[in-house]
Amino acid sequence: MSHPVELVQAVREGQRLALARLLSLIENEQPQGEAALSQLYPLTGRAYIVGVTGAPGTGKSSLVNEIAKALRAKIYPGLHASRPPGVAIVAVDPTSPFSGGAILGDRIRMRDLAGDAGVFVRSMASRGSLGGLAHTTSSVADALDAAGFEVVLIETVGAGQAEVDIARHAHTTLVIESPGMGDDIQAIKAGILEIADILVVNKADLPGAENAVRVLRAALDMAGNVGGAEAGWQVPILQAVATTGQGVQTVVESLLRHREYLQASGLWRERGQRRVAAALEARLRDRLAERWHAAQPDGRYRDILARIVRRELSPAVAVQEMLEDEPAPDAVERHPAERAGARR
Ligand SMILES: Nc1nc2c(ncn2[C@@H]2O[C@H](COP(=O)(O)OP(=O)(O)OP(=O)(O)O)[C@@H](O)[C@H]2O)c(=O)[nH]1
Ligand SMILES: [Mg+2]
Repeated sequence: MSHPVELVQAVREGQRLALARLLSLIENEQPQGEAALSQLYPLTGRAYIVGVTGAPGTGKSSLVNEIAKALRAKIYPGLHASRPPGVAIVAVDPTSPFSGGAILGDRIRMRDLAGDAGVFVRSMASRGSLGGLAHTTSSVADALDAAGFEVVLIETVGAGQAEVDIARHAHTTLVIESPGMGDDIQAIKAGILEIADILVVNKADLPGAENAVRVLRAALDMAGNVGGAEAGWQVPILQAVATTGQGVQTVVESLLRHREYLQASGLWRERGQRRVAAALEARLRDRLAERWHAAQPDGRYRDILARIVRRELSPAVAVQEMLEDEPAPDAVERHPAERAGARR
């Protein structure tokens, strides 16, 4: 089944094993994976992609499971195993000490979601660069989209900018907080409020939930309700208890309401475009850097880096120097307006 044509066919038919295999190929950046995904690409652009982010241990995985189950029941009531699947979960690097790592997390999920053929779960561990992770995640989402999933939930730990970026590739971004975390307005420092379309204070069974909501509300008001950015959408601040399912219906209703809002306002198209543009840009940048490295004599990069470290060279001048004996990247790297004047 490693031949792209067979793999593509099997994925289109909804075969889970084929899908899992395709996702592994994509994750490992294998050429067969890219070839298969390229063939599947015309089928993408239909799924509702939801980014779910928040600090470690806030209950993202627990809540995502509940959301998936509730969404599934809502959009495909009475779904049979033979019908196309409905909701996919992609968990990026679920390896914090809170969840016990990817394998344990997966096991818990499988037990939890067992018997529901309408929910597909995939964990991705981050090896290598986060930039690389961002674009393999985006390809994994594309594959699930092509395989016919109506909703793709992407869980990332909102610890750094790169993870925030992954969530940003979504139509809707759900930010999860928990009591005690909103108190010190950490969330605002991390810039996480700026990307939230919907805020959820999970673990609302613990003391301090009301206060977290209040702090978040004040922070949003202060920032002029910038979350979700666009006029016409008030970022809701919801409370939930993932362990009992309390409040999950409201979260799901908010998600579906946000999807409707995006579609009615034209933002659906805009965000879809932003997602494609970001993926294209990231890939182009990676390939150009790769090509540059491959063309260099051994040690040149290291030498340049050492000179920068010794402050003999600034990064700006270094890059200029690096691209000088490389006509191809030079032509692409520059702005078109500059290029016209600089053509050799
Ligand atoms: N009391 C309470 N505990 C919860 C709730 N939701 C999740 N938990 C617990 O919080 C812990 C972390 O939950 P996870 O769902 O793994 O959190 P996470 O944000 O996915 O964690 P990472 O992926 O490791 O960042 C687990 O022990 C959960 O059982 C809740 O609503 N209330
Ligand atoms: Mg998790």
